[in-house]
Amino acid sequence: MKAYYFDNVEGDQRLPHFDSALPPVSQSDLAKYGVLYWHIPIDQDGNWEQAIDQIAAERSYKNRDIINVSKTGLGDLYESKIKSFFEEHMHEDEEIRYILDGAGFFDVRSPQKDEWIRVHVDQGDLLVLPAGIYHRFTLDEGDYIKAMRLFKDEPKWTPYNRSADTDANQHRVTYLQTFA
Ligand code: KMT
Ligand code: NI
Repeated sequence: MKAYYFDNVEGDQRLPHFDSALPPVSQSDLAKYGVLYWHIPIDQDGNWEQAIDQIAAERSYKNRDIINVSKTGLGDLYESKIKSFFEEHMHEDEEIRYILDGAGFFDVRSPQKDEWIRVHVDQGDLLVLPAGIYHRFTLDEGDYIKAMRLFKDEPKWTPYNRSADTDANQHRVTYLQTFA
């Protein structure tokens, strides 16, 4: 995992958009914004599965599935999914992703200054985005990620694209009250 301010330069979303002149973003900065991170290396013995099971039990993540975001994984849906993942949105539940293979970028909005923070994730990274945070996702130049999606009860995948309505959404309001 590597986190840094997005450079806001126009161009290919898959490029790093890193600017060394911007201040660094640490794991504890992310935690202040409600973004949690663990690294659980994928090993041959399957210890990673036990570690995931333990976090899932502690945090009441009862269900999970696996998504392959790539041209072969998404087929006809590829273009539309890539586009919708990168629309700024929020959810009414946590977004929990454990990266099994490949890599990508989650961009999250800082709560106070509303700036994009880019989080690069790859194999073994577990990232939890809190309910109500504005965010988006893109593949990197490797064009492939395989991730386990964990969720509490039934999946609340519904993305609510940012608007005046989402600004007033109770989960958004609670997020800002907790982390801004
Ligand atoms: C999402 O909700 O943005 C995704 O599931 C993206 C793919 S998972 C790395
Ligand atoms: Ni999302």
